[in-house]
Amino acid sequence: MKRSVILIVDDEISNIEIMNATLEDTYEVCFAMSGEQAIDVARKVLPDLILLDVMMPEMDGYEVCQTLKNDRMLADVPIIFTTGLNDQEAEARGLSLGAIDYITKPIQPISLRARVRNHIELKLLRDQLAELAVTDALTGLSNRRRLKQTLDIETARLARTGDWLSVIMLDIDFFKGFNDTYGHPAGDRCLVLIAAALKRAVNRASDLAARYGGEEFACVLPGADAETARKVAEDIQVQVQSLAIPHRGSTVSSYVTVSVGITTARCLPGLTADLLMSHADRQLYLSKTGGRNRIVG
Ligand code: GH3
Ligand code: MG
Ligand code: MG
Ligand code: MG
Repeated sequence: MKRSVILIVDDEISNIEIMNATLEDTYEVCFAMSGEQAIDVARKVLPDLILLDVMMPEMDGYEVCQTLKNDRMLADVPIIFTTGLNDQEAEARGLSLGAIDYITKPIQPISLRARVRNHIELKLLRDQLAELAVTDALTGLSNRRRLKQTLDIETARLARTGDWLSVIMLDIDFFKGFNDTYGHPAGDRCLVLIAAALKRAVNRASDLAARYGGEEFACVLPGADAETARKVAEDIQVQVQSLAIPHRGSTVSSYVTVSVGITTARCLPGLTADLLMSHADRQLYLSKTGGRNRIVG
């Protein structure tokens, strides 16, 4: 299993040595000896936990903590203050800035190890929970929540970049009939296979494939113009065809097929995620009424 990464920040090398000796057998440890360096290293390595000295020349630990908490990528990284300041107000200030714990020096190795272990465990659970909240349980694709988040981010980005953005929506043809013929568990297995086919076709790092609803899926393709999106949609259909899942209840094929709608946009005044989705949905509807098992867009 991947080892968790801990960033130790302290302007005194002897403190770093004690903490490192306590933690290095269990964790990946990295260091910084000033506030500025701490922020640089944190942005580079995205640690799972930060042990942060309060008293440092120039930028002190409180300032570092505030900077990290204002950084979207780092705001959720737990921070434990380590300090020689043994006073309640200093402790309360650290905790009110968002630190998760406060340890006074001299460092007690056994207690340091126990606290770090507990906080790392909580951090990993929080990460898992955050991932679950945006994942579809049946197929492992992104769920509707992550789809919405991604679309909001990408439509906002269009205004800055002037780039293309495409959205593909697809819906399994006669899926009710599939369930009726083969049973609901077989329907579930079919959804899992279609999701896997979708992942094969939508595979650029910036692309997103999501389960939108029951047997409907949506893909977000940042930077994709109409031609690129069309190629991806064709690849989706090829991947679905190559699954060759028998479907007696379909009138368009003896295998499971999908209908596909595509929309492509550049920065337009008033463009929103909802508008894009409703246009893609409209294209999908035209694909259904046009005979199914086809691409419109
Ligand atoms: P069309 O070609 O017009 O899309 O017809 P359809 O039968 O696919 O469309 P309809 O919307 O009438 O039916 C969708 C079906 O999808 C109904 C529902 O039982 C099934 N479904 C939705 N979610 C799930 C699921 O999680 N598992 C299974 N097995 N079936 C599901
Ligand atoms: Mg210090
Ligand atoms: Mg449907
Ligand atoms: Mg359907």
